[in-house]
Amino acid sequence: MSTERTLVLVKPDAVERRLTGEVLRRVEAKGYRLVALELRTATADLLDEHYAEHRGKPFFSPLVEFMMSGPLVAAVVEGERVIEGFRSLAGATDPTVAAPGTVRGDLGRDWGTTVVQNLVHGSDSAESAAREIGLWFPGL
Ligand code: RTP
Ligand code: MG
Repeated sequence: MSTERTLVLVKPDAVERRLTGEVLRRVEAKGYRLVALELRTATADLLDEHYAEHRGKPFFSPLVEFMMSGPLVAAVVEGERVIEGFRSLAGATDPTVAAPGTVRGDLGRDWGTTVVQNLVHGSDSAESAAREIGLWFPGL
């Protein structure tokens, strides 16, 4: 058994496009379990920590602005190998090349914006998941 938890964000573009239910449906249909779920508008401080690995990159400021542009849905999702599994459900970062069948491949669009708007976030490792869950859901 390797039951894990991961942080999933349904980003503001997905909430705006009314795709929250579609994303969560795919998560649940895969057999994963929701452990925490909240609609909220992120602060710059939280996003600065969340995206610390991208500080200094050209897309960092537009990324934080985009993530603050409207409400998002933050969730903790649990299941066997869910960290890798959700990344697989999400698809490649760039929606244009993300495989059909994935969230980004089926539903993501290239809007020609500086920052890639790609509907969802999922933690990329056990270390990232622990760090991000602690940031978004302290005390969980
Ligand atoms: P995420 O962290 O959101 O799950 O996505 P990811 O691992 O697939 O992508 P990552 O490299 O961690 O980048 C974080 C987010 O920044 C935006 N981005 N824009 N304009 C660009 O070149 C660019 N690169 C990344 C995307 O929203 C990406 O998900
Ligand atoms: Mg990432």
